[in-house]
Amino acid sequence: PPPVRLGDYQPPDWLVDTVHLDVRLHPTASRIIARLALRPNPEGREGSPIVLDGDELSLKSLALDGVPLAGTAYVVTPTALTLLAPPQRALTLEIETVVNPSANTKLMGLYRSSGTYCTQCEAEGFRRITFFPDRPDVLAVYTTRVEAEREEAPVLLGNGNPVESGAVEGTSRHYAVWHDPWPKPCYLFALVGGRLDRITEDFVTATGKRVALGIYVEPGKTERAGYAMDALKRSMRWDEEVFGCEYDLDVFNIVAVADFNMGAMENKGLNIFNDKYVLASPQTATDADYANIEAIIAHEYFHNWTGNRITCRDWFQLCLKEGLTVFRDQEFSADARSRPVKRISDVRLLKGHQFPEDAGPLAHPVRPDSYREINNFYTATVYEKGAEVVRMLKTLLGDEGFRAGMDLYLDRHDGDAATVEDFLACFADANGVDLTQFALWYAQSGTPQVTVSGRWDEAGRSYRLDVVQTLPPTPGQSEKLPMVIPLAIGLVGPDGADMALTPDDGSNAERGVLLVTQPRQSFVFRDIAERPVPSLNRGFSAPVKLSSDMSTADLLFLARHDSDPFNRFDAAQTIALSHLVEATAAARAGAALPAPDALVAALGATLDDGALDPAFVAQALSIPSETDVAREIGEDVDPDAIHLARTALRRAVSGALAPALEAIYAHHAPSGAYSPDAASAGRRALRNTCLDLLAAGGTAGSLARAQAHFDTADNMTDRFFALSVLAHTAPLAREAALAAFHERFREDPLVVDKWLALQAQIAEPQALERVRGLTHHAAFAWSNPNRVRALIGSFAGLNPTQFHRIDGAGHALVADAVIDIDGRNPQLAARLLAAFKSWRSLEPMRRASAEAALRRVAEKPGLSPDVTDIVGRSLG
Ligand code: B3K
Ligand code: ZN
Repeated sequence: PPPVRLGDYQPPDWLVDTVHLDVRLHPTASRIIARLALRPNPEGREGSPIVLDGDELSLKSLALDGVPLAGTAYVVTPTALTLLAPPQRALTLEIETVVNPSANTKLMGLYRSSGTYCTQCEAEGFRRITFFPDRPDVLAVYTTRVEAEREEAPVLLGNGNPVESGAVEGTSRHYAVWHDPWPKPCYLFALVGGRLDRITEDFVTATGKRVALGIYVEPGKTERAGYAMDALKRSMRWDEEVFGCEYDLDVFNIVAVADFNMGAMENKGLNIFNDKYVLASPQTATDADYANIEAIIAHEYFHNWTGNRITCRDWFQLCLKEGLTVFRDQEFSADARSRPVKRISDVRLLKGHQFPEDAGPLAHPVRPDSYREINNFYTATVYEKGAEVVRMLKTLLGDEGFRAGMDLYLDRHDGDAATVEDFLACFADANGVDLTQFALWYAQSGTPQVTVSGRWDEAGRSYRLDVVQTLPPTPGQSEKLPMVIPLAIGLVGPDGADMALTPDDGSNAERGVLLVTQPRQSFVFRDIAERPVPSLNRGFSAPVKLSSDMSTADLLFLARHDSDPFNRFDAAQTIALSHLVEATAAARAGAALPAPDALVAALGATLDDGALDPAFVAQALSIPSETDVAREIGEDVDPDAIHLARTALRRAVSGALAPALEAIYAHHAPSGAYSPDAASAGRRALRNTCLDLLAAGGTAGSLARAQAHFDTADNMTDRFFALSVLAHTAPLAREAALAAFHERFREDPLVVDKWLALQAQIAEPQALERVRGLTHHAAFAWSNPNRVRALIGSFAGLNPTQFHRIDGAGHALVADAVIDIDGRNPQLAARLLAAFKSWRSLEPMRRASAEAALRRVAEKPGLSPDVTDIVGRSLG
């Protein structure tokens, strides 16, 4: 089929006002009777047929206004049901379909997860339940009756509020009716039926309405749902306080299931979650797991306004809900934890995932203009870069201007299926500004490259910054226009304090933010009596690749003194990265590796600064990943050389800083019971980072410390961190530790996933055989996305030397897995295949092997549209 294009958008010809669903759950033959109240759309084409999407549905009966339709009145194909000449007036269609939830391995539509019936409809899963105009701009009010064997599914849930429930007379079945008063697109539909335990709490909204909150989990797991409940209540309060958004139903339910294609889903009033992002206990979850749970609970909850009350006109507008909602969850976590540390970890994620996407064959705009398979556009670009674009709006307009724009958006578009233009117009209108050029952030793909050089004019007591922006060509976009780049800056004086910024007339700079809008532009500041060090793109105000002519000495100065914590972190990272690029070149040439004196000095200063937040220090001590270095090198990448350079750097840093690292390790020894709060997590992160860096030295003492850390840990964060250190740096202790860990947690799939993922990441040639062996382990299941992502996803995404083995065996393993998985779960297969996104930047041998693997996938007959799309663009 041809791609879907943004420019081809047409309003729907028919609208649906109400949907009544009667769903009779059965393991292999669930029956869905849908009653749709349809009417012609005055904005649609006159006299059009009714075309309803369908996918793998078995149609049992069809009636119009209560009268069965003659076989000549409609046509059914594998993808649609068309009523050829319907009366052009309001009418009711009754459609009866049967589906097999047990055979639904795609995990889209109605399926079963460990026996629980659940649904996933975004993006186009509702058409796998009944025939329907499956597009986000058809909004209807839903009433759902769910019926099942009481024994099999004592819990029956739907969207909205509960209306009634009871026994089905004379049978072993029961039912529940749910009604959702808020019109919604069908992708937000959900139902659940199963044997589940729950925890409940009440939440009273800002205007005093009581909401019954419920979290449903597999029997026996309620104790692990408490943190998610706490995060939910905090999210609800925060959204009232920060965005004025109040919850709008009597109940809010979350259900955790074990088989899920992504993180979670924001179905109206009935969020369904991957249980990985709900279940947590000190013994089974790490600090990072707790932080993820908090963020994803918040994210899905925040969709209630940004996504549900205001939805998307079409799937091209996906960033309208996702980018905005990621921005909102990032802000929530920043308020709940440390703002600078949250910003640092968000930017690391952006650079680690989105920058490579934007630099490779899968690059696409935040708002794509065409797609073949929409599920392939739930990407780091739409989500993470989409959030950066919203953040830039806030930087440009200021806190109040941003809030005014948001208020207008929430007010003006409540109940709408909106577009990016609608969104931007609210900010433009509320602030009296023109955002035409800014809108290019949604349309142009690729990461802008910004080059800055600074010059202090001693005689004129002024400082001048010359800024050049370029945007590299990306697939389908060879010519680019200049972007609006809000570059937050400071000029740091010799005493380490920020100097007052007095922009010269004509310099486009306000509140410390340079407004870069031209290909080249200069900014001049007056009354600069001493030579400053410029601190550029503070807080990572713009998602750009910045390069400057700054000396190592200046970077060291910033690493010690910058008042902007992000740039303090970033200065040391820049030093580390340039060292690693140089060392990688040396390693490839077989030359001696350079000494990392500057980095050791920067990290040493950070360690010595007792005033810093431990969580920040932990981030600042982290050595850029191998993927970071590969991205920085950009072409002709040799992962083995990078690994060698990075391992040597870690050893050198370890040796040089051992006393300080040991002292901090000892200082942060745990006291008291485990608590997942941010401050405690920060101390653990710092202590564990010290443990890891010390172990990188490879001394007997440092490995014994790691072993003791593992043996005495009383929580998963410490236990798993020590296990990782042992697995990566202590081959002799590795197997016993892995075995002990597995023995202890063998009944706990989410913990076993950590064990799988860790083994997949070991940077040794045996990793491949180990991964292959683990696919036959009793704990592994190809049908469960969490297992597959843990083992195969970690191998492809987090083990660059072994995935990119020069003999091609790593590429082949992932390609084989993709081909195999595609037959069951195309979304999962496509996601895995996207691990090849940077293949063109590899050195020629590995590039040839990656290309061969991709071609082998491409030539496989019967590929899904999902994999066909990814492989086509990857090779394109
Ligand atoms: N909106 C869902 C993602 C759906 C993915 C469909 N392939 C979760 C989220 O972003 O909140
Ligand atoms: Zn989302």
